[in-house]
Amino acid sequence: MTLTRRLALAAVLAAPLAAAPAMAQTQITVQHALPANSHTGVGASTFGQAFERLTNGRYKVVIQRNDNEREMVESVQIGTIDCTFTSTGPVGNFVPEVRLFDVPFLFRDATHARGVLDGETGQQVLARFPARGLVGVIWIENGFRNLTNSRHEVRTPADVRGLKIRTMENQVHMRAFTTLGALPTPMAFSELVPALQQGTVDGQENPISVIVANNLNQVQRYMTMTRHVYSPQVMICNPQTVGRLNAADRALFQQAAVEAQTANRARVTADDDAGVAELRRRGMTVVTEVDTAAFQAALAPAFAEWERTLDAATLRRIRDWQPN
Ligand code: EAX
Repeated sequence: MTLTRRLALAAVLAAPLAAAPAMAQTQITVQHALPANSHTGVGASTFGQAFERLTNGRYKVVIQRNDNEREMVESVQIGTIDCTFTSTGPVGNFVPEVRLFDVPFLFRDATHARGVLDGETGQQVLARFPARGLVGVIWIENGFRNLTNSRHEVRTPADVRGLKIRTMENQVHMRAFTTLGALPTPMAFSELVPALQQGTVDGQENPISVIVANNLNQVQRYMTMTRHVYSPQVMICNPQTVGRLNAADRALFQQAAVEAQTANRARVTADDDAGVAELRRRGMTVVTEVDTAAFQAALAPAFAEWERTLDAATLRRIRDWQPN
């Protein structure tokens, strides 16, 4: 074969390769529980867009909804999905140290909560995830939870007595409501609206962001700004998914997660600011005067128990946290 012929043949053989896409896309599946137009939906889509952009499209992020948070964490653990954005509701059942952050009235405000979660204590708890077959990527949030119900206005702990309240599948939250004299009924978020519609429970508690995004005003008449507990969310991924990323892509992954966190928190702040007026506009009776000190006092036996069963030194460190 002459050199010319050999070159021509080489060109023909190379042609199909040149026409093929430069590189196959790797797909990352992310599930979360709320509508696309919510603080969590915005967080997830921001992550997806950022990671696709930062990797020049080498990765494709597929966002799906699944309103059973325990199921999502299990799916991440087995690897049928790559990541979830979930509240800490069920997460303490997988990584017990997370329960520290589920204690009522622990965080004074969003600055306190975000500061602790982004700081040493939050990072130490994320470092506990790998021992449970999970990677805790970053803390995002749901916001401060408020109590809603269909029976009457709640202002004091006495008003909560006897109410059947749906809680998350979270033993710290359940203990709090038992201590207040309510009847906590744990269930997945997917079961919440039917349970409220059928009257299986009288009430529930969630941040304004969740109440607004899911139109819970359609099934609940009263909301009280109890802000009884801060509700973190966390981005959790499968260890193999993260392990497959090379160091450079791992850094981009984290950068995308930080963008998601920023978008998510900004949306929670905006929802909180506009939420009371919005829910009143939708017909809810919103009680803003709450005897917070009375709620805290009523929880004293539960606080004493958590001092024993959770890490008391870390709880103190969280309470003592101050902004720089
Ligand atoms: O994470 O289950 C709950 O009440 C959660 O706050 C909700 O699904 C969003």
